[in-house]
Amino acid sequence: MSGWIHATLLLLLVVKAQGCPLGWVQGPINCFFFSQFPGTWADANAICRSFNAKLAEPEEAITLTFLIGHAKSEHAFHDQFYLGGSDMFVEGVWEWSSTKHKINPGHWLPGNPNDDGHNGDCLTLQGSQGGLNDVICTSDYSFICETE
Ligand SMILES: [Ca+2]
Ligand SMILES: [Ca+2]
Repeated sequence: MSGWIHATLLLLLVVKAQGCPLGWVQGPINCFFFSQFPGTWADANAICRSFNAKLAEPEEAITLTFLIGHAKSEHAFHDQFYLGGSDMFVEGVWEWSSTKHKINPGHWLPGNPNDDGHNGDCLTLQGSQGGLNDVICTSDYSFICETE
């Protein structure tokens, strides 16, 4: 491979590593996509996967704080966004979907998780109140995808 082709490929790799896809926003670690359109939790999962991404999993407080801030400043017209967490396997045991790490109990909004009438098994970020909420998975909400 000639030197300049090698250098060009290297440059493309660096750009991809440091930048986010068009329409995505750079978070503390990964890139995020805030949907303008709603769907069920399953819809949201499928759409994020179609982007070679996943439903956002803000395990770290720094990432959660970033998403809350961005939701408030740029997406205030949407109150809640699906995230990649649920208690659909064991009621009351809340896990991030890809890592299976437990969700930090300190990140819930007051009074949550409340299981929303025995069916609240999917996680949302409530931007206006700045915390996590449990909702019924078949309800339509906007969602946030995260690059992996
Ligand atoms: Ca539940
Ligand atoms: Ca709830």
